[in-house]
Amino acid sequence: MSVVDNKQQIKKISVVIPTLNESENIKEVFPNIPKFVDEIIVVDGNSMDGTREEIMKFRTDAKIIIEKPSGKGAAMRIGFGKATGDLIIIMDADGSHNPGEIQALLEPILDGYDVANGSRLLPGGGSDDFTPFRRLGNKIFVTMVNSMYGSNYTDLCYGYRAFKKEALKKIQCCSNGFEIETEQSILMKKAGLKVKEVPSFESRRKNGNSNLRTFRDGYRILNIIFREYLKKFFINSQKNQNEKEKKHVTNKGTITKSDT
Ligand SMILES: Nc1nc2c(ncn2[C@@H]2O[C@H](COP(=O)(O)OP(=O)(O)OP(=O)(O)O)[C@@H](O)[C@H]2O)c(=O)[nH]1
Ligand SMILES: [Mg+2]
Repeated sequence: MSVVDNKQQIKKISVVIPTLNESENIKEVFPNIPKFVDEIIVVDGNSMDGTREEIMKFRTDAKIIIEKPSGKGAAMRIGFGKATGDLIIIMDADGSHNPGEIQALLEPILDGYDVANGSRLLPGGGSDDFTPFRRLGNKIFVTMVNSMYGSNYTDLCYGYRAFKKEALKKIQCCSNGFEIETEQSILMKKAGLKVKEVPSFESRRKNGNSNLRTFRDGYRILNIIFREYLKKFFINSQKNQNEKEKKHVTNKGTITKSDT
């Protein structure tokens, strides 16, 4: 089965999945990945619980890269670098993301969008993993990003997304941890990519422990929001300065001309 876009071109689909000690959850995810997915790239943080063996039970064709557990963001970047698909999906391995939603995430891209972001906060989406604290944190970060960067996101700290390969090249992220989604969203806006949000339902992780540390990761997210804003501010003031200098030179040029 192959996927075609609105120009009737066949698109190769890759799914990238970071894993860190998720053996109990693999059976919830891998057997349910749709048949039209051509390539599965797993970036495993050297799991010690049999995660890789468990994956092989369900998908012998999965390409597994073993890395140091340097964070989800680092794993994601490695996976994106290895993926050979035209369209690339990123999803978690803990059963939070329903593989049945992959099709809905791909649809906007097949229609011409560059990126589709899953959103828990659109009608039709939701979460049973939102503690009041996480919900509040996400709301604060979304509001900050929207007002500082002029975006219209409803959700930010959520990592179920689909990208055109060329779009990924325009957003060169460097985050290693859970702040990666925030960095992506900001860079997408800065790069002028066409982004569509798609309702998504996030389940609580099926088994095992979270790798998220609320305060550490919240701090890293804030750091990214301000770091990228400062860059934008300096680039804009540099641009203004250059324009002023150009104007000055042009004016001088005109005077010289009329003098001769
Ligand atoms: N390769 C790799 N994968 C990681 C690392 N940290 C987390 N992951 C994976 O990234 C995905 C998201 O991590 P989670 O621990 O579920 O983080 P979360 O979804 O924010 O937290 P919960 O909602 O509590 O599950 C999961 O598939 C993890 O196995 C890492 O250092 N290396
Ligand atoms: Mg999770």
